[in-house]
Amino acid sequence: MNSFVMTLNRHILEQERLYPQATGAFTNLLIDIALAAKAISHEVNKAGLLDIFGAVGTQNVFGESQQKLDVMANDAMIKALNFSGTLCTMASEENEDLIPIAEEFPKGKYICCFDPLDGSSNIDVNVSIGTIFSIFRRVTHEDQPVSLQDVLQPGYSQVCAGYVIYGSSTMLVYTTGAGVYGFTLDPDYGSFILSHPKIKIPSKGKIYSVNEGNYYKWDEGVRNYVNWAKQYGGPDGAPMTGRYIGSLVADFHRNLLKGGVFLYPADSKNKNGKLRLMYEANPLAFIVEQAGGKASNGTQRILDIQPQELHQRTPLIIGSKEDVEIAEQFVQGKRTE
Ligand code: P6P
Repeated sequence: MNSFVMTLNRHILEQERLYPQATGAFTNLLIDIALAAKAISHEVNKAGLLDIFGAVGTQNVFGESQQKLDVMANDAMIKALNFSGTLCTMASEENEDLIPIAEEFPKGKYICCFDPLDGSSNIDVNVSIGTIFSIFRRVTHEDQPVSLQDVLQPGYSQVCAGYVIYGSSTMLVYTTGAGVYGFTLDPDYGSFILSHPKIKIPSKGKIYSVNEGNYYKWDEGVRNYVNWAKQYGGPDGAPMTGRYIGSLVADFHRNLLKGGVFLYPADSKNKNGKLRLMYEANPLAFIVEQAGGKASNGTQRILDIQPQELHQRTPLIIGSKEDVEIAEQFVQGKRTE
């Protein structure tokens, strides 16, 4: 391998040097998350060859049937995070309650909230899916038992957020608050190599991404925005292009690199939207703001929302700053065309 290649491990160590108070615990945590990502990528990429398709006959906290890969990915993340010895607790979209750190492992001051395999219903049709993670520092004293108070922190308290996209290649994208960096997995070496340094999202894009099958369940403001976007929303008043993969990480990643806006609004069926604040909206909002973009629930900055419940949902409008701000004006009724 070229000696000047920047691997994820080297990059994390370099980032650690930027923070004199860094203890290295954080470095170990990120390296172990990357290890879990490699294991998940390995399984996802051979899913078509093994009896790993389909449901396991159980349901997650949302009553959604769990795919075998969901369970595998969840186990991989829990094992890696336990092993890191850096967490005082963890929370998974697949588990109703907080997941205690296994007795045999040391504990630390961090908390990780994760969606182990977002979009997994797409796996059997070979559509890109992803893992999303969000890291906080505990707020209670280490002599105290860990509580929900340590986990239900607003998104602006995150110390790190990232996602892994299992697509034509496996990429890990993360921020610690000093910019957004993308790493592509080199399967020959099993290393994540820096391929997208300092990612910045265009201030305005020409892509809008929303499930228009929900059109007649939306509020009028959302309908007005989508009608406007497909007529005048693009650069120079041209129509925007519609792109919707139905896998949040894939839709978000495309807009992060190319510009545009993703919306999953509230509707008459999902009064608070479908996506989860702690496992999806918060980490992607931290990343998009670090890349110069914006994320809101239509009226409030995602990162300012004070969580009330572990699995609470939120409407989400996320992407290029100008596109999100225009969508907010329509959603708030300040604009109708
Ligand atoms: P719909 C996948 O199930 C997911 O959680 C996200 O990855 C995706 O953006 C969304 O749901 C798609 O939901 O209702 O459009 O199928």
